[in-house]
Amino acid sequence: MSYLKRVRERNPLVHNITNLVVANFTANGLLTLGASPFMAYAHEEVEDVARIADAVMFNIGTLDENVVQSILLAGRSANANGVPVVFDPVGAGATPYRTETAQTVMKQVKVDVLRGNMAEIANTAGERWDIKGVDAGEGSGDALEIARRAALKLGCIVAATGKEDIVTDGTAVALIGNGHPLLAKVTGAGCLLSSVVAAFLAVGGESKLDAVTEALAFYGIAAENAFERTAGQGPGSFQIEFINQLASVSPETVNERKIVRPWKQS
Ligand code: ATP
Ligand code: TZP
Ligand code: MG
Ligand code: MG
Repeated sequence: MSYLKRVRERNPLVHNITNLVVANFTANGLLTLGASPFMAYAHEEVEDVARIADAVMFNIGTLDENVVQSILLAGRSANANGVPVVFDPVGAGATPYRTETAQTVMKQVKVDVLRGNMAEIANTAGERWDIKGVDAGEGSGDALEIARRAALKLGCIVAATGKEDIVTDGTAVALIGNGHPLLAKVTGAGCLLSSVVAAFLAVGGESKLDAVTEALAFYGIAAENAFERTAGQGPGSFQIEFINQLASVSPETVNERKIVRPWKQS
């Protein structure tokens, strides 16, 4: 079964409480993918929006107390109504406020998927990993073990992204090799990915782990195609073509080109 095909058939409504930097890029990426983005923050309506959504995505990139309260209200409503939740703890570890907020969200909301760079995942789980603002720094630990421990401790699927992505529920692990380094030169590439993961979770299916793995492979393949078609033109052209590719990469292409390794404990 292709989760991508289902997304395009069902056009899921994705409620995003995201940051000021990436809202437009996120909305365009979800639209071209075939989902229906909805950005809504007001305390007066977030519970209603989360209830009618097919999935929600929370992101603390430009957090303040209003945003935090919006996330907690929407999160409780999503949980009460069986709506899947993705959380992107942008910058966790960069300041105590971000780290504490990420940990509060994880305590008060039942999160299905925690998606971030390795530093954000580690710091949300109470471990150390260098972070430079919102970008992952050089960490020295065992990324795979930290991701697995985080999933077990926080009780969710962890998607820790970077050169190679790690998706784990603490027991099963998939490593995804698709992608392109230019994604790191597009602000919001990680944030949009979290919303794309939400769209893949929104369409149901047998396995959330498979849905997340397919979302990451699809996203990486779109980036590979975008680079091929704009080679030599730079990150600006890459960014535009990447949005085009979210509309045109097919389920068949994902099947043929995905680089997914299941990891087994030796
Ligand atoms: P950061 O702020 O550290 O850039 P992020 O939240 O933007 O983190 P990334 O980890 O950059 O998120 O992941 C976004 C996408 O970019 C993922 O699909 C990931 O696989 C891809 N990606 C990031 N770095 C590389 C790389 N060096 N090579 C290939 N793909 C990459
Ligand atoms: N500052 C606060 S949020 C943000 C910046 C630059 C965007 C981060 O986007 P991403 O997807 O994590 O690279
Ligand atoms: Mg980034
Ligand atoms: Mg990020």
